[in-house]
Amino acid sequence: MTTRDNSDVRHAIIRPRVCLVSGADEIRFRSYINHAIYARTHGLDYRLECGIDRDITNKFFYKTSIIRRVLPQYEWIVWIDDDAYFTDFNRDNLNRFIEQAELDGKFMVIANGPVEPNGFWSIINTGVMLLRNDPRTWQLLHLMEKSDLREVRTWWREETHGVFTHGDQDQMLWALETSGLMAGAEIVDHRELNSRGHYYENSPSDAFVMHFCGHYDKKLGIARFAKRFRIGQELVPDDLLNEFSCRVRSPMGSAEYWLRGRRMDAVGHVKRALRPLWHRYRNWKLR
Ligand SMILES: [Mn+2]
Repeated sequence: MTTRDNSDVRHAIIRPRVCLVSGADEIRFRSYINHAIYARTHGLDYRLECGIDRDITNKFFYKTSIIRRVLPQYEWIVWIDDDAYFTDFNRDNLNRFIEQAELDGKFMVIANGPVEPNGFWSIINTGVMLLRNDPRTWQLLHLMEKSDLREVRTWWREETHGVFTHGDQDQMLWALETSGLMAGAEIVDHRELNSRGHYYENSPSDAFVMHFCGHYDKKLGIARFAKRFRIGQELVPDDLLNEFSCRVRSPMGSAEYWLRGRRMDAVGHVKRALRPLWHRYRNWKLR
């Protein structure tokens, strides 16, 4: 069931208590069309925020800076990365998770990081998460910000915690696990909140959100996913694009698609070969 029919009315009368939020230090993709349409069909507010701020030392912290700025204005926010797209517009998962979390007294909902084609996995993935305007969320943000990535790296055990990503995700897991806050977090199946391309088999509705993490050329990855399921590059069904008066569509033409494909074959090969060296260097640097 969608709330498509009365969303305009609800916008006019009361400010939604939940806001879907995305952003970074640049606008890379047209995911904002996808996010805005999902929000408008499910009674959520939507904000695309510019994350620049003082003292940001790591690109992952544009996210926490945006969360800090937007969270006070709502009861809940749903963070979604700019490289994550809704693929099933009929699922009302965000409202459903919030309702359940309120019944259970939880302050956050996040998905597990499923096994990637390269074998990487993680207990949580911070690409999509529901955060309540609750003292526990502020405590979590505070712990993450004052944590030292080296200390987190020392604490980290790959066999129990999965891949170390050198960013907010590691700091968040560390903060949740070492503070007792994990008891207030609900970890849901990736298919219900934040999934990956190889878990889609027959249709875009095989999972709720497709997260293009780990793609060498994300724009190409998005265009390939669109082509695979015969939908536009916004990954939004045509009837919804029409309904929301979206005129600019599928910006990547066939020439660019082909060129990016060639480049990916060439560079991807070299990059795959060099990756183990790069990881060793980064770990060495952090010691
Ligand atoms: Mn991402």
